[in-house]
Amino acid sequence: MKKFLSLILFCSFFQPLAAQQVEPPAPYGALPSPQQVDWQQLEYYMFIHFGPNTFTDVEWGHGDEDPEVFNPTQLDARQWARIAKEAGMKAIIITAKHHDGFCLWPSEFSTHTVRESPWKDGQGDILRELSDACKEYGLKFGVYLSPWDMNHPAYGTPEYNQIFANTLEEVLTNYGDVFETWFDGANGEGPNGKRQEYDWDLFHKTVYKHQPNTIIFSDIGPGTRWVGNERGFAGETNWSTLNVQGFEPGANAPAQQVLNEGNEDGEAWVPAESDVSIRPGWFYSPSTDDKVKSLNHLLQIYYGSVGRNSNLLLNVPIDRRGLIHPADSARLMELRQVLNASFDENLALGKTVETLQIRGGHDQFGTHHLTDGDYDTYWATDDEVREATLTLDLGAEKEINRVVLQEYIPLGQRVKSFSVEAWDGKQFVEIDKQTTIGYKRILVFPTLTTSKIRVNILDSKAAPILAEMAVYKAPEMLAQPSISRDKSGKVTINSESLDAVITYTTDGSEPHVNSDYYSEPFDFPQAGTVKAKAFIDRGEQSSETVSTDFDVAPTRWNAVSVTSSGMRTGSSRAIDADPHTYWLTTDDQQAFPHHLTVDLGEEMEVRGFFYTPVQHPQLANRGTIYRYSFLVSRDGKNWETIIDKGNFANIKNNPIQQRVTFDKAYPTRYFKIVSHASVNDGEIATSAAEIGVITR
Ligand code: FUL
Repeated sequence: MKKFLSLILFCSFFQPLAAQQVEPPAPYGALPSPQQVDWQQLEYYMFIHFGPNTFTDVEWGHGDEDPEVFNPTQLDARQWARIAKEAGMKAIIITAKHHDGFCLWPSEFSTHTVRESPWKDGQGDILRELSDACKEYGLKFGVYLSPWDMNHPAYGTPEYNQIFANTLEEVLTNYGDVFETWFDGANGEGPNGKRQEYDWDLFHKTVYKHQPNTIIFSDIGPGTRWVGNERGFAGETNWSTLNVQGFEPGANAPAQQVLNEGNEDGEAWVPAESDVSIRPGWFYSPSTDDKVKSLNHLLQIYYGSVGRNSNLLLNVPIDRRGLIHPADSARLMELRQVLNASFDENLALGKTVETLQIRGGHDQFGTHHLTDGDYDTYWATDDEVREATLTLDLGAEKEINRVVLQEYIPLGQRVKSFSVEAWDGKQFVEIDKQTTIGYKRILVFPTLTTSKIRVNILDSKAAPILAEMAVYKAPEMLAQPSISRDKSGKVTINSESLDAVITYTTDGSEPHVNSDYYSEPFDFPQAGTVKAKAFIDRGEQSSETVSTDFDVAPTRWNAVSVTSSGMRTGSSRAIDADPHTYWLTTDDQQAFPHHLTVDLGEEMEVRGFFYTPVQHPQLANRGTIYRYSFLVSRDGKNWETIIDKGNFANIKNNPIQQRVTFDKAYPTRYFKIVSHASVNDGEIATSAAEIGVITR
């Protein structure tokens, strides 16, 4: 009886609210399919590049490689899946067929497959092993298939499209669910020198017939789009909508910047996927065992992709044994550890958020949904609202350095701009201001202590709808700063760490935590020393001091005369303060001596000069000066020879910057460097990455 009574009471108490039922917001613009919503929540997964290229040390095979080269000795797809799982990845996409046409399964539509290789005496099937391993480890399985095929004899003929469709059918019917089908847009020449007109309609129909839930990747989707670069960074503004009409994957794709940022109000929902390799190349090479991206670099990529409304497809190449190399797996585990430590404790979970804007004033759309840790519930406003303020009370002072915001994408992407502020005890202070949010936006900022965070939606395409608002304190990462200066004399200090606070000095003193704080490039065209240091944990930990000596910046310098084969424009690269660009004489007809004359733009006291040879190994020291003369002038007419036919010692074997100081200072407006011989016997050429004067 008691139970019955309380049930009546309970019902009558809630009756008024039920009567006031408020309609959920109507969707806005292009919308994701339910499959795209699920896909977006995978966030981070593994790409695997593996094939003959692994054994031949090239990035693009030609399709004529002998299948004999493909012979992994310890192949273990379970190791790949285990590592992906432990790395916190949700899926694996493998290059089932790359541009060389080699199939990692025994396709009946090709004669260039694992069946023709010595691996497992031609009895193996890598897609079988990997799809089984993915099932065992609870990972989704996806395939990369290149329509471009440099091996298939039919490539470049109308028949090939059906052959490729049959190949797709084979892959998409034999290995269970395929969560993503990855089409490379590249379209080059096949074995008979012809290109193929791809029948994308046929390919898509075939894919959806057998895998209706798969997400198709290409430059323009339809499931997910290329992010426009292979560096792993989405645009700071990143719409999941894209204009696709009139475009095609490959050469006719939208501009790379459009792919990077999407189109506001784009016709179709085609969210970005950032693909990037953990090493310099996509395929394994022993030469990159020591070039696995650093932990800080991978964190930058994570925040630049997942943190900017994009999924992250991180490539981990399989080595020649058929395993993930320990250098890669160790780095993946380090990354996992830092991400766990960063995002394990949401300091906003269950905390209250105040706002004046709640749809119909109804609990169903209340702010408690922002901090309930459930993506499927959301806060929403009345239809006409475009701006709103959400004030999160952390309940006590907390150290924080990450804010995560998520829009409820099943109803479309809406927010155009927003800012975040923190309470400093007296007032709210802005910590960041950005444009889009989308499925997930992570803001990274230096650690601060606060009890309240305010999110201001400043503009929105329709009434804003947010699913989650979270706050974290990630461990701070330390990295050494690097200092560079451009031709105009602007100094930039970079750090791979997103957390480090950098201070610097220009008077030669040691930087400490209270020295000038570096926030943007600054002018320093004069001679002097810039020192920088990175600090984390409120100055408790610091990097080593990095110090760079600069002489006068070549701000006003001009190449006024150059040896006839030397090209004036090319020679300006020798005085552009960028050692990566260089000047190289263009023909070998002009006999030595070669010269370059530079106008310094003003008279200065010159005490020496430096010469930086070209650093590109593939140029093999071409034109590197061995025997030189150096002259100065005040008027460009009367010259004084300071060094006549000197040699740069050991420059051939060790082509580092050469510094030559004089016995006294010379008033100089113009200098001339003359080359009488290159380091390579018999070669008639002159080159320079940088040439400049020493005044200090
Ligand atoms: C590119 C290909 O050409 C590369 O080899 C690599 O597979 C990359 C993921 O896509 O378009």
